[in-house]
Amino acid sequence: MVERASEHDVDEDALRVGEPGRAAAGLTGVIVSLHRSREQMGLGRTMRTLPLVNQRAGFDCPGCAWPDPRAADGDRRKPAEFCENGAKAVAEEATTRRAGPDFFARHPVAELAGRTDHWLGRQGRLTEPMVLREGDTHYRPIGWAEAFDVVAEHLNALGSPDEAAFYTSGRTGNEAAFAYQLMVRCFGTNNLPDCSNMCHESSGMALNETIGIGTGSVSLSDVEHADLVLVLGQNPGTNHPRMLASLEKVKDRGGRIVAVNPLPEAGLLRFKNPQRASGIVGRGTALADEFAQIRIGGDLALLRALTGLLVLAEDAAPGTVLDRDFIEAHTHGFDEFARGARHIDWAATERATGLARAQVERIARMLIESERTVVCWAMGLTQQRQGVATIREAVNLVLLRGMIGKPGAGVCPVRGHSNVQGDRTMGIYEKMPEPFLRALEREFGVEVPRAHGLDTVETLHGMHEGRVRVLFAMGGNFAAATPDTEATERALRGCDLTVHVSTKLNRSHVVPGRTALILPALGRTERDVQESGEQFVTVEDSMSVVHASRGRLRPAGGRLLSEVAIVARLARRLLGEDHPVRWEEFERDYDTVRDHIARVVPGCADYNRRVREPDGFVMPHPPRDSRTFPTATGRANLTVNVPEPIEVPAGRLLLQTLRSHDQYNTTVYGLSDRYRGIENARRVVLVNDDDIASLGFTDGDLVDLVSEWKDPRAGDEERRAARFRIVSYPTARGCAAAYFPEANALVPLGAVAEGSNTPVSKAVVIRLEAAAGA
Ligand SMILES: Nc1nc2c(c(=O)[nH]1)N[C@H]1C(S)=C(S)[C@@H](COP(=O)(O)OP(=O)(O)OC[C@H]3O[C@@H](n4cnc5c(=O)[nH]c(N)nc54)[C@H](O)[C@@H]3O)O[C@H]1N2
Ligand SMILES: Nc1nc2c(c(=O)[nH]1)N[C@H]1C(S)=C(S)[C@@H](COP(=O)(O)OP(=O)(O)OC[C@H]3O[C@@H](n4cnc5c(=O)[nH]c(N)nc54)[C@H](O)[C@@H]3O)O[C@H]1N2
Ligand code: SF4
Ligand SMILES: [Mo]
Repeated sequence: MVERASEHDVDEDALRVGEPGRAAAGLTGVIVSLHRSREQMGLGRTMRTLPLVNQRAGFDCPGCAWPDPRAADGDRRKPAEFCENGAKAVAEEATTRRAGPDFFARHPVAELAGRTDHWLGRQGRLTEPMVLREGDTHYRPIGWAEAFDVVAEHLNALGSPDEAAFYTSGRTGNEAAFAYQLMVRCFGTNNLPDCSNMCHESSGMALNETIGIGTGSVSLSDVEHADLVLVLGQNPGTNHPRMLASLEKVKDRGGRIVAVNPLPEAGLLRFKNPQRASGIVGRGTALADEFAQIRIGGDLALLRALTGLLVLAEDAAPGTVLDRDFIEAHTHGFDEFARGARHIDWAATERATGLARAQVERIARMLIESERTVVCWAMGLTQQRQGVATIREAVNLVLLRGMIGKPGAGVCPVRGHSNVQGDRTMGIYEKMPEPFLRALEREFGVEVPRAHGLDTVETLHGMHEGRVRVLFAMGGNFAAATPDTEATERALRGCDLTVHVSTKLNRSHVVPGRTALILPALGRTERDVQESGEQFVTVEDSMSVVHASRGRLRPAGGRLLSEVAIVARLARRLLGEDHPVRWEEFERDYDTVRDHIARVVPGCADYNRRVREPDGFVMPHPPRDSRTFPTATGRANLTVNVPEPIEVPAGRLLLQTLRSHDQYNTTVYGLSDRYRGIENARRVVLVNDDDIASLGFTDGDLVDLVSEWKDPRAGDEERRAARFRIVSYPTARGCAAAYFPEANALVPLGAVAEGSNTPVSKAVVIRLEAAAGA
């Protein structure tokens, strides 16, 4: 299995750059999903597994958080209710490959640390708890009880519970998440950073401030019945592929789509639905009616111009554009908002967006003509310095025309991980509100801390400053997902203990603390049998639908524990057998956990019964359900948001870090990015042809990417990611793109979104330098 030392480098003989795709999915997608599944788990297991994905008797797709069709909306589920990337996510977990004790005996940690993420992920499922003891070269097997002893001893030896941080990634089901946050709070800290901090935190902040609840307001049916859908900063063809089927329905019904993106993503342009003959042999369905190729970070300026144009159009023809009744009855701050909105600085708007005024005016016209508008967005908006302000402005757009709390309209932050929204509902949040904490105390007769905990970025600062000494991670890949890779790896190596509850090997395991543990967990696809019998878990999708997920496959190994069992056993060891919470009951029967959820978590009354309904149930959402807005003003807040230009010095580019078509976050499935026409390479940087020329380079040159950052405290800083191939690509002028996580080394820890503290992964000022020896 030993690969060449240069496995990080682009293999020039293999690198293929073709034309960027003009359509997503189609037959190739079907073939790829079957091929990958067979390769990972063989034909028999593939045929048994895929028909269970997203079916009522099966398991929730471990891919993204896009919802499933519901009977309540008159929709039936098809026999194949998954997409190419869902199939890959399933195959990744259901693989028959194993990374057991013999694997760790063969590979010293120092060697593993030199491997790529792609290589690490291909070694198969983890099967046994492993420990890396201080000073040792290899991970060695350890019993579960002894592993919990190691964790508890370290935690109990800390000067304060706040010296530990408990990370969560959004795969964890609701039962485990609820038990986990309870354990952490009983231990005595609110240090519950999660992947949301790096993902949709800006959405949660902006929505809470403006409409009083941090989640989206639409159902799947709303999206499909909209007459206008805006898709901002999102690449659904790759990251939420079944969203294309919904966008296709919009088009079938005569609706329109506006896509705003620096890249002409194939999935925004055309969809070849593999479930329709026309998608297999025909040309498929054209999607975006208007493609606005925006400059990175220009969305606030665009949205600000659009809200301005709406107000001006209303001034010109009163009573025809804005929803006056809605504004009057339900919003706060209109007069102040409108005063500012009327002034549009077109020169600044064109500079920030790179868009022609005529196109912005065309989009405004489409908004005015629409009776049902849905605004969707993802990381292109949230991972920006002004991400929160940008999303607030998107909310203004929606409020001005009363596009919330009615069918076919609303706000739709498209979530990432399959249960990231559920984990938040269950209390995985460093700043959980007081009523939730009080309810926990009442329910369990315990005391929990009130001081806000650390988010992901603050956890890293804490590690750097020696204030955080233990990292416990429920899933995820903290080392690779966070910014500033080099500094982050130093921070992790400086910890006394790092613990990862994981399904697969990843970078975080090989940049260990002085002592490190890997605790292997059952995945979503696997049968989970406890003392009371077979268990199921519950999850919440991006549209607040909570439902059951039943693993059906034989577990990857006899020694795996479920996440619920891991938490329950650790809690007993950590908090003592006389603790008021009956942890052993949690493990014995997940209904017990759900009974507590029903009494503690708002909107979850009668949880055990309602999650057993065939399609589960929908969480309450006051703006959607009754146009009530639980904000400080008791109304939806129109806000004033002022775009601030991103300073890009001459000769520099604005770099975004994004996902290829063949990865799930830090898990790299393969080296191809089919829709963008790139094969067999990940260390590539996509740059506009004109920029390549003006910077004095040629397509195919080997360069270092150097990130330039002025830290308010530390002064000028530079970060370098070496040896990337320039690929000429039709991105917006002045912009560049490279893949996450290879490019995370360039994202400064200090560059965060105002208000949400989300790393600015989508706007890094870089220069290109010819690579040494190139
Ligand atoms: N197959 C697969 N599915 C996934 C994931 C995965 O890795 N693989 N990850 C999951 C997770 S956790 C998440 S959060 C989601 C992420 O889903 P996305 O947000 O779609 O993911 P990214 O690849 O980060 O793509 C961001 C998009 O925003 C655009 N963009 C970048 N900067 C700007 C900007 O300034 N303005 C605008 N308007 N657009 C911009 C990029 O060109 C790109 O199209 O996907 C989820 N689903
Ligand atoms: N530069 C840059 N950085 C980014 C982003 C970006 O766009 N650009 N995106 C950010 C975003 S949106 C996110 S959400 C984060 C993602 O960050 P994370 O959630 O931390 O990372 P993942 O890669 O999803 O974690 C993958 C690991 O999770 C484990 N795993 C998988 N399934 C399970 C399970 O069922 N149980 C358990 N216990 N473990 C499991 C496996 O061991 C696998 O290796 O990254 C962020 N980082
Ligand atoms: S759209 Fe997302 S949830 Fe649905 S099958 Fe594809 S990856 Fe899975
Ligand atoms: Mo995410």
